[in-house]
Amino acid sequence: MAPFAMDPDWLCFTEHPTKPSYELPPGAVDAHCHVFGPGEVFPYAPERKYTPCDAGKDRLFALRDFLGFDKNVVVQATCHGADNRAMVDALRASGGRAKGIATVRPDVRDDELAEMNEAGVRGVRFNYVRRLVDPKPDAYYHGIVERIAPLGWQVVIYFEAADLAERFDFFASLETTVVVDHMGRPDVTKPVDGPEFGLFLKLMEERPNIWAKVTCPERLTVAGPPYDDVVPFARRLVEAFPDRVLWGTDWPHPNLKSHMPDAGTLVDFIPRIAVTAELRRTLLVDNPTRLYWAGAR
Ligand code: 0GY
Repeated sequence: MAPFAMDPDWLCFTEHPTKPSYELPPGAVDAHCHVFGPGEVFPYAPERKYTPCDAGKDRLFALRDFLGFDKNVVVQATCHGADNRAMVDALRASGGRAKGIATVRPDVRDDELAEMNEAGVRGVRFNYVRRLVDPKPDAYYHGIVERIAPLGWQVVIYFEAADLAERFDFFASLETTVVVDHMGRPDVTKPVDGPEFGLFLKLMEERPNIWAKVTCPERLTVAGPPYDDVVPFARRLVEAFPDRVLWGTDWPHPNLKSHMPDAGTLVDFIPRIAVTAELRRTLLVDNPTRLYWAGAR
């Protein structure tokens, strides 16, 4: 028997996604995805808030090839805590076609950082979503920034729109490249021109080192597929900051309980938010390649 049982209210990823109608450009990067276990090989962290379905690197690489992506950026998920072995194993197995974002604690050793760097890790993730991690003081995160700055790593931040005001100054103070997961999780029932999303746009305007992932329509939507209600938010960012946006599948879609997206539908979302071939190439190829494969900070 598998050592870990998936939470009963969880949905597992779709085994057989449909082929997207939109054909990705050569060199396209899925810049936000995860690996889960398998738990038998890479046990889930004792402090985790959920137990996922196993979704290992082989499944991820098969999806990459099926959808027509060239590369992946594998983001450490909270179910693995600060044990980055599953993610690093995926990077090592990818033949240079995957980079990673780790979770570390301030007491991470230099040799551990060096080893991750060598494997292709290019940043750390600070997760502020309360259902996923217990809150920590800013000093904790400052401690990590000090450790990773010499490597030129980026900081990926995950928070919900309602929490941005409280953390704005801290995020704006970061001097590394900063990448915001899922465009700061806007409440898409509020207007795209309203004050809440306006605060996120202000952060991007004021801080040229901050990037946004225009990801996760399936997580942000209220209307459901094909995610019409998320289009204006993502499109606004792509058009306002074409050189600082990234796109990813978010496979295997942790914590979705009402609907599991079809990866083909997600890829077909891209031309609706990046409406010219040039914007799509910048979003899918040029930006992630520059950020993760060319050593840019
Ligand atoms: C995501 C979103 C989620 C989960 C995690 O690290 C995680 O566990 O990222 C979520 O539940 O919103 O980025 O895939």
